[in-house]
Parts: sequence; C-alpha cells; structure tokens
Amino acid sequence: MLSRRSFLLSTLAASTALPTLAHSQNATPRADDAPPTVLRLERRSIEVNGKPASVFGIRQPNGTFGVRTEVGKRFRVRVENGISEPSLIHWHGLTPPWQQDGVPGVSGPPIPPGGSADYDFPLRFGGTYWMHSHWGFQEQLMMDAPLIIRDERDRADQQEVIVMLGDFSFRSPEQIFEELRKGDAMPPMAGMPQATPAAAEMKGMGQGKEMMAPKSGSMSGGMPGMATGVGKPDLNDVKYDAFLANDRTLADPEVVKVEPGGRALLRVINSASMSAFHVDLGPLEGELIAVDGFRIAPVKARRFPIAVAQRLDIRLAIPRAPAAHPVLAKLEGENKQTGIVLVAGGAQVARMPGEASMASPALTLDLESRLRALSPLKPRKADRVHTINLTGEMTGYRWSLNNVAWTKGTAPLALAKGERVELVLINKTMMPHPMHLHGHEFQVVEIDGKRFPGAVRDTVLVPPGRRVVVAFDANNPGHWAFHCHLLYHMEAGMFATFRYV
Ligand SMILES: [Cu+2]
Repeated sequence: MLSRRSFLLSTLAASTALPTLAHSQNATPRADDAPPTVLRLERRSIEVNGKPASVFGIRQPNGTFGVRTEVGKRFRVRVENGISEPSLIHWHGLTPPWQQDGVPGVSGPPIPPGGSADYDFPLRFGGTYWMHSHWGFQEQLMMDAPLIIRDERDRADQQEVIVMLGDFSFRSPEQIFEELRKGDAMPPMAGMPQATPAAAEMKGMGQGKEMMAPKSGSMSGGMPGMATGVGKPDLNDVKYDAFLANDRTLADPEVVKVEPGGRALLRVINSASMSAFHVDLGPLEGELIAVDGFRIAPVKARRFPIAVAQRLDIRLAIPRAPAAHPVLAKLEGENKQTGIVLVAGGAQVARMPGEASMASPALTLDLESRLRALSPLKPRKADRVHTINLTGEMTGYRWSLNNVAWTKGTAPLALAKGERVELVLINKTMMPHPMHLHGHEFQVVEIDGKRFPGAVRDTVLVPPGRRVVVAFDANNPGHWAFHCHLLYHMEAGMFATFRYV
C-alpha cells in the first residue's frame, strides 16, 4: 500500500539529489506550511447524446477540475481515491522525482480505494499540462483533468480558455479492448482500407518510407501523398459514440463569453484515449505559441493538428464585431467533429452539426517539421542512441516496441545520468503512434533524415513509415515510462521503461 510516509520519504530522498528543490525550499519556506491542494478521484454523471453516462473525474473539494498554479511554486497535492477501485494519477509533462510520476508498477503502487497519496515537488516551467490515471482503462472513462501552470506568457488582458478533447463510448473499455483483440471492432470506414491487406503490403516494403511518406504540403485538401491506395494509414480503430469538448458534444456545446476586440489564449488538451484532431478556428487566424507547454517560434494558421496527449497554446485576437466563433476539433480521417463556441458581444450561436461536410485528412508531420523551439537544448553530440522500432499488427491487436510487448519482467532500457540521449523512432506499422516520454522534456531533432532544431515537447506523433528522432538530457534519474499514448496500444504492450540512477 502506498502510504503517505513512503511518499514523504521519497520526496526527502529526492531533495538531497536535486539542488533546485533545496534552493526552492529555502527561498519560500512558508509555502510548505500551506495545506496541499486536495484532488478527489470520483465517479460522476454526465449526459452524452441525451443519455446519462457514468464517468470519472478529478476535482478539488470546491468543484474545480484539476489544478491551476504558477511556475516557481511547489506542486503540493494530496490525491484522495474516492472510487471503488485502485487508481494512480500521472502528471503528464511534468518532471517530478520518479516516485511521484504516477505509473503503477513503475513509479509505485496504486492508491487503494479510500486511500490517499501526497505529492510535493518544484514546478520548473509553466504551460499547459494535464493529469490522468495510468491505471487500467480509467483514462477512457475520463479520469483526467487540466494541469495549468501560469507563467510570464499569461497576460492580464488575455482570457484563458481551456478546451479538453475526448472520445466517448457507451461500451466499457474492457469490452472495446476485447473486441479489438478479437478483431471485430474495426469499423468499415469510408475510404479507409482494412488493416490486413495493407499490413501485408507493408511487410514487403522494408521501412516502407518511400512508399508511404507524405511528400508534400498542406494539411487541407485530402491526404497528401496518400491518395494512391497503397500505404494509407489505419486510423480510428475504435468506433466511438461521441467526441467531447469539455464534457459536451456540439448538440449542446460549451459557450464561452469573450471580449469583442480582446485577446484569448486557447489551451487545447487532447485527452482522448485514441483520437487525433485538427483544431479548426474557421475564419479566425490563431497564433500557436507553445506545444506541450513549451514555447515555439509563433506559427499563424487557422488549423492545427493535435495528436493524442498533446497540447496547443493558441493566441487569438477576437474581432471587434459581435460574433460567434466556433473552435472545432475535427477527427482525423473522418467527418466527426466536436468543439466549443466563443461568443463576442450579443451574437447568436448557431447550431453546429456533429458531422462536417467532408472527412478530415490524417495528421501529418508538416507542422511538426516547421516548429522551432524558442529554448532549444544546447547543441551536443548524443552520448547514447536508442533505435526504437514501433512494431505490431492488427491481427490479435498486438502492439510492441522493438517487437517486445512489455510485461513487468521486461528489462528497462539503459542510459546514464548526464548523457545526451537520442531516441530514433521508426514506425513499422500502418497506424500513427503518439510517443510519450515520462519525466523529461525532449526536442524533436530529425524527421526522415533531415536534422533541425524542432519543438521541445513530451509527446511526438510518428505516422506510419516515418522516422522521428528526439533528444533529451538524462537529468532526472529514476525509473521512467516511455510508451505509445493510444490507450489500447499501450495496454497491448507498446510500452518500455528507462532506468538510471
Ligand atoms: Cu500506438
């Protein structure tokens, strides 16, 4: 059982190892006297498609979902497990001491029903993060919440608007997984080939890079380089009943009042279990200023891709004229959409359909290849390179890394403190995989052989047949997870760990 004492002990151990922690304690001695923020894991009921749905939630006693705090403060939180099963919460994108990272069986044991666990570590950087259960399939049932760390980017004249995206099914996640394993859950999707023939073709293609890499351009107007019928990706292998933005569908979307002529900061969090989206601002142009919490050289556009677990910080200048401005999230590869509505002045909110007139393209790396970190890693030769093939097949729904489906007995990947590490991620499958590293931010430094100083982030999409290299500094010793963030891929074994002291 995870006692409070064990957490406090691990925090103490970490404080001797991390000078920043000790410094921060000295600088703000009074902060430790304040009571921690309580987060309760709870069952709650929402309405989806006119029907009641029982889901989870992570809320403070005052009803606030998740946490909003400030950079430089300590993350002092007590998680109380108010549900009837074990749970453990991961602070996605943060860099805590490893025992507080919230991955059962890697960081520590789960919190039993009725139990609690304490967390206490310094917040090194600001931005848009989130928290979610890493226990079983609880994430599919919305055991997740925003984790916002305000910093100098937050301006008094700028209204913060959080958009949490999700995918929802009335079937239980266990049933969904069972159907995937049996292979009968694959929806016949318009224009999408079934996995088997495509996967068979893939085997004869080596890396399949030449055949499959989208060669060109824009994200609008179909799937660039993917129109030949060969090497189309498999997308959306779970058929969902609804796509949610802040718990709601477009039948009854959240309506947020904004100031005509004012500024807004959209913090978009893709907390869906399996679904990637294009954030579509309609006629408004947004300025993307951060991905996964980390600053980039701003990019102006009307549409931005967001893979599972990623975040986008988008600045918006609201026009002066009274108007409703939908912020839509369009499911990749299909015509489903969800979203919220920003309303400036006394404008009418028109009803928006849950289905767009045409299907969206698959996500590409076009934007990723253009992103440039504002605070890149110091240029340095890698001390260690891990090549990680993303492997698997739809038959039996087997997913793995380097053909190893993770179990508790799987040996961790090696690295050593102080090293610059590069992970070469090569997708040998027909599905895109959003790959997430715990406990460290990484920088995207190469796509398909082309080096560039890309975005610093914690989750990167690797589409079918593509090669993406990320670099990070091994500066947070411990035992850390690295995995595909598609929930059912992770559960099937697309997971590995790194361990160093
Ligand atoms: Cu995956």
